[in-house]
Amino acid sequence: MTYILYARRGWGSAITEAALTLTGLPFALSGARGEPGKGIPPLKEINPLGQWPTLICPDGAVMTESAAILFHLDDVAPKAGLVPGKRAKERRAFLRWLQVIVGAVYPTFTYADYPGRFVSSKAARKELVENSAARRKEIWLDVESAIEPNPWVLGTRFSGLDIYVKVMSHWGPRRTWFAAHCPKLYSAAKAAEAIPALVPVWKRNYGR
Ligand SMILES: N[C@@H](CCC(=O)N[C@@H](CS)C(=O)NCC(=O)O)C(=O)O
Repeated sequence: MTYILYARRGWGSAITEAALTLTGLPFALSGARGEPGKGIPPLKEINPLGQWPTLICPDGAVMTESAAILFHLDDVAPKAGLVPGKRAKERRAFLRWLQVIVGAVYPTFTYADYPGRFVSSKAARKELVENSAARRKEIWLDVESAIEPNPWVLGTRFSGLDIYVKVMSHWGPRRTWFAAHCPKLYSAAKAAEAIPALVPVWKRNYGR
């Protein structure tokens, strides 16, 4: 039995695809919306939020939420180094930045990608998109000013944060902005990009 990851190229499933790859656990990708003909249910049936990543575990349990999945994968395959252990000095910074990314940065995409879910008028939608994008930049700049990658977000220790930063550097405000305004985050993204085992994952999701 393998894990089945609902995947959409370049989207949040890329975070989990990269993490799974580093664990060495067997997994298969399922088309974005599930493949009922192959016994894989439509995404919405198992995740009412209809979001990627969504993961079916080998025992049939469904997991959603990229950070929860990251912790689960670390439970099963700690050698992949996705999460600093309970006694690691980097643990607190890891928890902090992970929560900032999933709790503060990620929702800006939820609002900006689907403004019509939250407000109805054209003007309000435009404002929500613009303000979400501006807020996202502010948050990234705050993170940038607090970290000292060497080459990883947590310094000399790789973690799942590097995967998030690599994937999210492809999303708005995109890579040229990161390179110009957040060179430290950008360097961590580039380090994650160069992990040999992940090169095929990045190629599949981002074409390079
Ligand atoms: N909190 C979730 C956010 C996942 C998320 O927003 N995924 C986006 C793709 S990057 C999505 O599926 N959006 C579709 C939607 O919200 O309808 C996580 O960390 O996994």
